[in-house]
Amino acid sequence: MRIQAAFWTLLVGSIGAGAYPPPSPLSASPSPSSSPPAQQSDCNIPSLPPSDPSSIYDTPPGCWHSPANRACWDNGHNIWTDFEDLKEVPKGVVRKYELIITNGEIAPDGYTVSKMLVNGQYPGPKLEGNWGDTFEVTVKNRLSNGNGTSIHFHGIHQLGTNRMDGASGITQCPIPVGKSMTYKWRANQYGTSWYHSHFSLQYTDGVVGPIVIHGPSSANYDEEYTLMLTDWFHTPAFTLYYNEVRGIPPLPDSKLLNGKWRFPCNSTDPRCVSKKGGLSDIVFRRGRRYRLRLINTSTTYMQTFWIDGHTFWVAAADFVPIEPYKTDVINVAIGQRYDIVVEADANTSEQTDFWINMKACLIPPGTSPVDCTAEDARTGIVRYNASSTEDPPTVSNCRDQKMCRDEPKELVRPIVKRKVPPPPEKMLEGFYISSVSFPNESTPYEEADQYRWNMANATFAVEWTHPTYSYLGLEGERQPFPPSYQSIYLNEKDKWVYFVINANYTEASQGKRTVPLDHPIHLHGHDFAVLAQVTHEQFNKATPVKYDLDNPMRRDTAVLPGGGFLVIAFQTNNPGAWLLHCHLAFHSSTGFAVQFIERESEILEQFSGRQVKLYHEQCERWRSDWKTNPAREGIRDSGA
Ligand SMILES: *[C@@H]1O[C@H](CO)[C@@H](O)[C@H](O)[C@H]1NC(C)=O
Ligand SMILES: *[C@@H]1O[C@H](CO)[C@@H](O)[C@H](O)[C@H]1NC(C)=O
Ligand SMILES: *[C@@H]1O[C@H](CO)[C@@H](O)[C@H](O)[C@H]1NC(C)=O
Ligand SMILES: *[C@@H]1O[C@H](CO)[C@@H](O)[C@H](O)[C@H]1NC(C)=O
Ligand SMILES: *[C@@H]1O[C@H](CO)[C@@H](O)[C@H](O)[C@H]1NC(C)=O
Ligand SMILES: *[C@@H]1O[C@H](CO)[C@@H](O)[C@H](O)[C@H]1NC(C)=O
Ligand SMILES: *[C@@H]1O[C@H](CO)[C@@H](O)[C@H](O)[C@H]1NC(C)=O
Ligand SMILES: *[C@@H]1O[C@H](CO)[C@@H](O)[C@H](O)[C@H]1NC(C)=O
Ligand SMILES: [Cu+2]
Repeated sequence: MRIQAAFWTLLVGSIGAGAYPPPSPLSASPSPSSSPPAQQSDCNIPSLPPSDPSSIYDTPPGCWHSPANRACWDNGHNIWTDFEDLKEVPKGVVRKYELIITNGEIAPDGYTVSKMLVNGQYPGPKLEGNWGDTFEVTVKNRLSNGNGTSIHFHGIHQLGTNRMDGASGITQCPIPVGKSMTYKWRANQYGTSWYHSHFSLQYTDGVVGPIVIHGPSSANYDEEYTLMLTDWFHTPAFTLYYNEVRGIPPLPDSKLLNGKWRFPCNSTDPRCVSKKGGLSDIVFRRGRRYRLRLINTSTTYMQTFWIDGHTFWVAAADFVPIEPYKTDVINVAIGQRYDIVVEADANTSEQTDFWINMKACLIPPGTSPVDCTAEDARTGIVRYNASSTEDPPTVSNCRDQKMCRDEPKELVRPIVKRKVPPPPEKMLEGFYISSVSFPNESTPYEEADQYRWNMANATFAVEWTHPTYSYLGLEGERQPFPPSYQSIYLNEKDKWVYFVINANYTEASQGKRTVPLDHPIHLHGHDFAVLAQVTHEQFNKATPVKYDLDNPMRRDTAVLPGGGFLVIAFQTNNPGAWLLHCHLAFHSSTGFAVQFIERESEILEQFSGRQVKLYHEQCERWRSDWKTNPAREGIRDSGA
């Protein structure tokens, strides 16, 4: 077991098995391999019945985190703590990481491709720490292709640290080649996420890695693994971008589970090196419970995930712990995360190896539900026999008919409860998503030879040489934003704001089309509440919508159903410039985004004099490099 886990770590580089304890109050070591804390006090929580890891109990103060008491953390902090209030969050330690971005050739599925790597690997190293810790991540750009870079920590609230959000053209100029930047932020949340480049399409080309922040859990478990699910392209994303622009959405060639798969390539192709491909496997011991941290880092596809012969509890959606619910199959949209707890209780009388399945679903309404016996779904293996190397036999018990949609929001109930006041009759803003002729809508859609996406009134695009902060006056006078910055002002403090995002609307222009595709909508700086998520109807002020206001699903990424609409709400409790965008990478790079300017007067106050200087120096350097960058010419993307 131990040997297997170590082998796995070597092989995959992004997985952790075993409990990761909170630092004991006496331990100064920030090392992720710090030894377990002394279990300080007896916990008076009744022990859980073995069959039900979902029951959690009221936690007395002084209770410590342990496999039987995952709802606890340390003296005074537990799963009921409101982590959106920094004062409530444990103190934590500082954890330092260095991420070096380079070009490189890899063959994770047995097919050699040119990618951009983090510390020479794909996926990049795991950023790991505890709830309340401060992460200090130094990013060095050592790329040889002239690309800038920036790193976004997906789902991290960045309370009071908007400038660490890593959005190129919004909160910073890109990090120029040869330069570095240090991101520093506090983990007020806990759970599972990922970091990725926010410089054009760079994350699709490899610049991603997992983030694991240990904290309480709403379901008990013994050990854990991190599973990164992704689709995978063999052509550089910067090339595929042109297909998207020409109206031919790029489709992935392959997929990876923790950076591995067996792509069936043609051995006469010199790039085909099948022996470098393989399947990721994880080892289960009967009777134990495993927390699997599922992260969907896809570019194009939503993924349906299941494990043959197993059911599981869903314990967190994105960074939000939820009342656990039981299922045997789950859909994970791009950018979403689910923490699930799997009971290792499969019937092993006939087989000891079981397929981990991952099946892409792209969701034009009417697409048939997932076929659970699909051979191409087999992506990895759960083994009860660590020395087995066999492929499992063909069995599948996932519930057929799983539709390719977000998980039903009724099932996703946050532990820290919030009531949302009903939206005012006049919604603050409605967004009408459309695919539009480029360069302008006066060309009829059918006759256009280029297309972009609109989320609000325009196709989103920022200039890397002139980020949002520069317009806000960080480098001189406050200037009005160009229309393509799609800036929406939210100036009132701690107010609930509401947005309707329409996928389907009455076409108003010959150069616009609704395209019935699902879009994973991601907001920076906040978890939003999902008040409505409607699949087959148009939003219409005259028709009442039933809003979910009593502790609705809260998260940072939710699917906008292709033929319908999404109503979201959040509180203006975090001053900053925050993107709202589609996480389908080709959509955001063709303009599917807006930005909120939240409490403008407080944004630049977050900078110290030295930080202003660093921002300015990085921008000056970027501007001067950019003058001679060949990527200036040709078809440009949104930048974010
Ligand atoms: C980034 O690098 C890719 C090649 O990997 C290139 O095609 C693209 O033009 C570069 N973009 C920028 C903005 O430098
Ligand atoms: C593999 O590639 C070769 C050369 O391009 C081609 O002749 C052959 O038909 C291919 N084989 C398969 C199975 O596609
Ligand atoms: C990941 O997200 C993409 C896009 O939403 C989706 O197609 C894919 O099925 C998701 N993967 C999983 C394992 O849910
Ligand atoms: C396990 O599977 C075998 C063979 O299918 C069956 O005979 C047995 O009853 C099963 N055991 C349980 C506990 O379901
Ligand atoms: C485990 O797998 C190994 C290698 O396939 C095999 O020799 C051994 O018998 C298996 N053990 C059990 C208990 O099935
Ligand atoms: C639309 O774009 C075409 C081609 O660039 C240009 O000739 C025309 O003036 C534009 N129309 C408007 C209304 O901007
Ligand atoms: C879109 O246009 C409407 C009407 O001109 C305006 O009220 C709204 O603020 C604009 N939205 C954005 C994001 O620019
Ligand atoms: C959009 O909504 C209308 C009803 O308002 C409906 O007839 C139409 O089928 C919808 N389109 C899509 C693509 O769902
Ligand atoms: Cu999209």
